[in-house]
Amino acid sequence: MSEDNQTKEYLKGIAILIIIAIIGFSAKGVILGNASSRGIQATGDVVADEGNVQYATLKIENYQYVTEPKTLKAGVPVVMTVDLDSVYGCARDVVIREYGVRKYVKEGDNIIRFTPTESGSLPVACSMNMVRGNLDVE
Ligand SMILES: [Cu+2]
Repeated sequence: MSEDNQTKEYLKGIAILIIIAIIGFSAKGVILGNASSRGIQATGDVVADEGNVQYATLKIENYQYVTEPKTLKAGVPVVMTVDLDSVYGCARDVVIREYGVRKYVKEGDNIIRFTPTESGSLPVACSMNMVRGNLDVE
């Protein structure tokens, strides 16, 4: 009888361990599941963006705004990172009037997005119209 009880206690102990293991696993599964679905979503966004945008850097050379690459494609959204090493002072208040852009760029917030729709020369200026440049759009 007492041996029986011992076996029962032993089995109960194992059952509890198994339940704890199952709970642990499913909790882990939920956490990992969320993490990986977030990862997939994020990757999806990036992939969706990549087919559809052009990347450029806006900088100042010889007191003028220029982009790298030099020519932007018309009709493709541009993700334009502003080079804060060459763009400083009031030149960080970037205005592209044709596309309603005015953005004060700073560390951690130096990306300007717009879609140039027309080819030709696209004026960029600081908000005081002191620093200027003409971007090439084709
Ligand atoms: Cu200025």
